Amino acid sequence: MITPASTLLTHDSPNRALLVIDVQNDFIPGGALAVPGGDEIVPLVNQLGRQFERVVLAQDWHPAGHASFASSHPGKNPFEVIELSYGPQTLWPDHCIQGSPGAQFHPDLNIAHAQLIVRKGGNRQVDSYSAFTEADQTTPTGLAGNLRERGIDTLFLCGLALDFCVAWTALHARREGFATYVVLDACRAIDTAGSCAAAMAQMQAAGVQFIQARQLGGASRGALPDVVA
Ligand code: VGL
Ligand code: ZN
Repeated sequence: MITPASTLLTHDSPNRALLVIDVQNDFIPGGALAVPGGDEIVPLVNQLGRQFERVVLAQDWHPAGHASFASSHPGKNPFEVIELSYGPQTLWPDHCIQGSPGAQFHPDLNIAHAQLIVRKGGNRQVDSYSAFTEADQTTPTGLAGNLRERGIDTLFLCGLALDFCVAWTALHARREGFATYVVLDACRAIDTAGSCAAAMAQMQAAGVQFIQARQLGGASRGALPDVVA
């Protein structure tokens, strides 16, 4: 459901956090797994960062030879879907290899006050679109515990890609009991084989709310200097 524009979500509060998903060089045009328009969201993501005291960054962080890479499966090509032990897996170009330039955050991402970086996809055999739980649907990253210990029950998501890592993080956030908003204009999608429409439908069915950045009215960190170049 699209939350009406009249429903301004006013100020940040201690029970709210912003989750910034995978704003990394490999997902930016020119990167190994470029998301169309991925670079366009960076200024808006930075603005959202200034509106939240509590911010978590997710970082896709794969070892070489990862099971989600087409190159790990002889004869397979990127964007084909294969069956792995935990279910269907879309195959990708090699991307976000631990320590590589492509795995670094976009150089213009500027949210220095983020408290936590969640690295995911580090298990060579199991992918993890979600910042909460790996694709085996059981192995946790520890993010839910971190948020709960801090008294956070409401999440605002932005980043890349809307139809994969943002969507899976939002679905698992709902499963973990968090109120979950996706800030649509601060996301971009890959959109392979109808993935965007499918992800939107799944999120909607799970009770994820869709908003635009302007609906987040108050800027609690407004006193901070605006450091956008
Ligand atoms: C992502 C595909 C593979 C994402 C990560 O960040 O959405 N997509 N790995
Ligand atoms: Zn990945």
